[in-house]
Amino acid sequence: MENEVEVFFFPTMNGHRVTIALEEMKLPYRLTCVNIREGDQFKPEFLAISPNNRMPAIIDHGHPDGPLSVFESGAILQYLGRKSGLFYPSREAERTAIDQWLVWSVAHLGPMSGQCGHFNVYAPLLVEDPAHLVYAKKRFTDEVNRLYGVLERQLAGRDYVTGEYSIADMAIWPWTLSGDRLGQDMSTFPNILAWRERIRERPAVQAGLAAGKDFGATTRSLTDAEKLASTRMLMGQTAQSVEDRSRNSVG
Ligand SMILES: N[C@@H](CCC(=O)N[C@@H](CS)C(=O)NCC(=O)O)C(=O)O
Repeated sequence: MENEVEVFFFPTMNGHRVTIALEEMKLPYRLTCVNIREGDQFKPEFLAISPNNRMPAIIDHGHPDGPLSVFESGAILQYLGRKSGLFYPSREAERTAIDQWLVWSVAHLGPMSGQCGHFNVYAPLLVEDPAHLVYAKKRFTDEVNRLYGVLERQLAGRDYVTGEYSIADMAIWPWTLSGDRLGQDMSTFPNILAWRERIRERPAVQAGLAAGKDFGATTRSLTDAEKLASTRMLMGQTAQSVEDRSRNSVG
């Protein structure tokens, strides 16, 4: 359909923010796989819409002025909220409250959880001496713990992060699913647990979470050596390596 939102997608927490929002807003969309395990994020046609070589990104083929692209999940959620008029009220006080928690999630919760996962899950595969990781593991595990404490306090007496369910909840929620894996004792965060379940029960959230779940299938069938090479490719990026990969993926 020519008025669809095309989502450049791989099934990750940041990707699910967008599919959940699209499902909640009932906007027509289609997924285009960006297999970040196989280097699709370096292709020139993807960099043209997402210069930071990260997914998710979208092209709204239904925009009245012609196709419009957006990268960064937070900017995408704001755009979809404005487009649909849903979950992102236009009253200044409400919108500002949502914006600050949205930015909190993209500036703190997502990146710190990502670093926590990096040092606990991936770095041990890549460094010769795991003893070098002790400080980094503690630093980011503690920081995720602090952030969960912030969210826990915010949810006291509220069903959703800013009162009504909004794009802020959609941005934060996927990242809280990995709490246990990131070394957090989730029983110490009862407000987060109750909120997490409240949101998980929403059919649109379940549909958003199921979107594109087969995209990782080719990666799951890689050998251990191939998986390690893919992890090295993901974790060892520099300006030059991105440039080289982009050039090599042409044609
Ligand atoms: N701040 C970005 C983060 C996006 C991001 O980190 N995406 C990851 C997957 S979750 C990615 O595309 N990684 C590809 C790579 O590292 O090359 C957002 O919120 O959209």
